[in-house]
Amino acid sequence: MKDERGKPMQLISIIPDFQPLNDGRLLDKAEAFKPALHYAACSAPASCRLNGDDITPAALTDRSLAKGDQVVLDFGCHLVGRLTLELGCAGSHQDAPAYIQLDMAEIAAELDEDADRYQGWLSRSWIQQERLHVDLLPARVALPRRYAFRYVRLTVLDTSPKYQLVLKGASCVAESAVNMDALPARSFADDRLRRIYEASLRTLADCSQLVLEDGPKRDRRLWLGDLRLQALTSYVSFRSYGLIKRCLYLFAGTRFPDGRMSANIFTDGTPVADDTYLADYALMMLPALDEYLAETGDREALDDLLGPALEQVDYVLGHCLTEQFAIDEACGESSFIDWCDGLDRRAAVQGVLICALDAAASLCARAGDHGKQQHYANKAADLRRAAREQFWSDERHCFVSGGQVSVHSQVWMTLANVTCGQEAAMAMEIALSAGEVRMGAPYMHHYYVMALLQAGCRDKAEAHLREYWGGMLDAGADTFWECWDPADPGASPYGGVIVNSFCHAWSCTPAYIIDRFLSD
Ligand code: RAM
Repeated sequence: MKDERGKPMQLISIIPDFQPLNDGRLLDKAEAFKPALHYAACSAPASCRLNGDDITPAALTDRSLAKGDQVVLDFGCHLVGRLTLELGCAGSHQDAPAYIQLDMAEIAAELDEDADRYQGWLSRSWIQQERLHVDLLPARVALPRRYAFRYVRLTVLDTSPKYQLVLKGASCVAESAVNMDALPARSFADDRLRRIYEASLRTLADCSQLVLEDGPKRDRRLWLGDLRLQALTSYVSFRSYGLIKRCLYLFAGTRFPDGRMSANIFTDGTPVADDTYLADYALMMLPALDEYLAETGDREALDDLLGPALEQVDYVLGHCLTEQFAIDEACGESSFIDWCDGLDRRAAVQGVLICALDAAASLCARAGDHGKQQHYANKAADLRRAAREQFWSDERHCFVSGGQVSVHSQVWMTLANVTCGQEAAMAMEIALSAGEVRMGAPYMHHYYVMALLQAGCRDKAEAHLREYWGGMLDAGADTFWECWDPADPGASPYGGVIVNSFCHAWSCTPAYIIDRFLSD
């Protein structure tokens, strides 16, 4: 993780000869909870454009397409699945292969991006673009990859002077581990809230695959910070307990050799821990497990996962604190918190650690180990005291981390109960007006809303949810995005929006917030 103050933050970790520590028993249990996917056929696009003009899907099947022609199919909603094209031939004999380009896009604006100009630090292989030769027409072309998309653009790169291409049809078989249609109907205060709620669940559904993926377009794998938020949202909707259990077991089943949990697990093929450690993500295992147990009372999971989970707090307590019990600089730098360049993360990570210690105490209580419960409760109290001493400024009436005032620090100090009520609300307000650093991703906005609720600012929390997530809907979202800054709609942490994900796990929480905190 590189984030020297002011420089664009990149999340790249390469540990030579990294050999994860695997626990076959836990991985076998994770495998046993692999879900069966639901498949749904979406037979045709809802509308189409040919060279920029609207055309009905039926009329399109009669049009001959020649070199340079471009068709955009709109399937009407965000889908994750496999695409099949029915291609025909018009004119004289097909004397050369048809050469086509396909661009799959989650939102319309993605199609305006020029893939060849992308110079960012994430692989351009995430861009959903294919070039195909079709040797013999007519043909049914079933694309082998799974895509996340609403729009498909077909560009005819070439046919020949003797023949043209005809797009006879396009269809998709959508895949998900859950079924949106099986959810009971519910009522809402107004239509805006209903749309936010539904987009939030569509986001979760499309990320619910063989694991809870962070994004079905990218990175298509399991991240710990995302998992916790997906699980919370699932508890008020799909209740995919088996899938959540599988994901928790995967994090415990393949780890760093010293027991630390990886920030993410590669899950295509044999599950393997990535050699990326983010202290705040590893600590999220504790609330995630505690919340899972509160929901399910799953004794087996408690017995299997308590040890690996406690190792995560023990590691941070043993390796990452200064003599004053504050998170040290190195740990701040090996944490995520938010996509936010130049953020000093120490106070926020201290907050995450305190929340993890509270969860550790709760987990030990569940296991009936009152000695350990007391131990973690005492640690949490020590760290709260230290947080106040190290980060609170009487002068600025808020927490200051490394000389910096950020919403992030205030939010996590609130969630950790280092401050509360009026004081917490004021501190957040002060940090927002200071404007030293901006919140970057919905992940942080979720915790901001949670901190507002905890500080008793229900109206403000609801207003922010409506404005921030609703703002994505106004900007054309069907599912919620990985990044959204209304003041800078083209922002990307990766150096190009074309690789941003527009259906992203950590953005799925409005349904959870509405259900648990905003429904009277
Ligand atoms: C991104 C992923 C993921 C997130 C990490 C920190 O690469 O999209 O969702 O958890 O960053």
